[in-house]
Amino acid sequence: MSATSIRAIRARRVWDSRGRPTVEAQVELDGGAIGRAIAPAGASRGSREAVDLRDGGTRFGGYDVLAACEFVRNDLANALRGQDAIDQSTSDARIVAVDGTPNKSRIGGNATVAVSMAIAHAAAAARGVPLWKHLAGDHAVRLPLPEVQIFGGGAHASRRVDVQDFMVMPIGAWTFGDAIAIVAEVYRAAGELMAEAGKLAGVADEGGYWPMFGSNEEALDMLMRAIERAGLSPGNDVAISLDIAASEFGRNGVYKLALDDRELDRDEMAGLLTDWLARYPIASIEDPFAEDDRVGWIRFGEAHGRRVQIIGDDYLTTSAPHVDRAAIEHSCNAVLIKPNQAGTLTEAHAALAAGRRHRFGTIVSARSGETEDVTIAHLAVGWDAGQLKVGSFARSERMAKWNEVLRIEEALGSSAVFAGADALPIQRVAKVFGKPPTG
Ligand code: 2PG
Ligand code: MG
Repeated sequence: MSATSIRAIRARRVWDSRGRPTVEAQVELDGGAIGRAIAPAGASRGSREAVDLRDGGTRFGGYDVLAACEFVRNDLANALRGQDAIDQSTSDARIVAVDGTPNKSRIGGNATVAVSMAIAHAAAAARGVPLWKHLAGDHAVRLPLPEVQIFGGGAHASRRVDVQDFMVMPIGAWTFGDAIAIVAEVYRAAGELMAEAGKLAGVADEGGYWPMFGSNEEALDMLMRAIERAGLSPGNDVAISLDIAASEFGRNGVYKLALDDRELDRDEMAGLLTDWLARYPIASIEDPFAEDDRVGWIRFGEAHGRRVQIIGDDYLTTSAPHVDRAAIEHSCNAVLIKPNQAGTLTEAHAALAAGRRHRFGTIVSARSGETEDVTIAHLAVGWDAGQLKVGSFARSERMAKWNEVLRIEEALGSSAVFAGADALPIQRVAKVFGKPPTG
């Protein structure tokens, strides 16, 4: 028994940004410290990621989480009582053992990730340090390069356009605060342009403008105009980043672009993306091929892996073995880190560490269903991920994360280091686009 031993674990049903139930875990330590965390929820999910336990039936469309909450109160609380919260990996190993399945399907990834994150919060509280500092230990940290959605799409916008996220990365910024200010100007300019074009129709699930476009490319053109309207130089101050989320519309090497009314084979899909890479200052592209299209991934990685960040999300599902395989096959050069895809912080960190070993870009990411929980802001800094993806620049479940990083930046004061464009696993963005970054 010590002050950092787990005394009790509570669970409560709370509600996420889509108005759906989700699990909040509360971990209480013998010394009185308390940690709390809420599970997020994805809409476009990889088939190999940890699955949330949902009650099914008719209540709340089947999304209720009462069973997952019971697993937290009973099975997880019993297994973790007396465990030292400072020792995250042993706690997480117990969580994994209690579930006993490869994808957390017995007690639910929503139960496991909420408890795992709440343990970290409780440990940090007991030590009297912020979570990022608790996670960093003696290691140096950097503030992450933000990757911010301007237009939503795909599964987050009723498939109004095929591509899921049209994002910007403020590569010319020198501090995190500047980076966020740049994004604010681009987001505002995009809203003005949408209004002028009579296309302003609210926002999608992550706060990006609803994509009232006639083609996927029209969204790219609008993004370019928004960057320019904000007085910034595309490719120098601000680069474009796309999450194609191709598993949503691709199967067996065939890609059905509903909006463009085209069916593409994997070579034609590669041709389309290669054309976009040539015509737009795209520094990062996520899930360009479906999770089942290994051939498409490898060919694309070999062709473009030196000049653009290629992120595996559904393809890697925050799994260290998958990251190792991707490094060998040269399919990706970056890994998205979503704690709830893995199910525990220890497993998510292992995927990040694998990425770092292979000199991959590492991007801590939110899900499309989020809450006020800001754990990922602390993970991005404390684990020195270099990049953070949170969704757009509207709605407080998104802004809470950006604002939390601003607080961390302020706390770091003169020792704050901004990862900036160096976080990208490509030589230098300046080389890619011709001119050096301004700033
Ligand atoms: C993604 C995420 C966030 P979801 O695909 O990267 O944009 O979406 O949480 O729905 O999987
Ligand atoms: Mg994705």
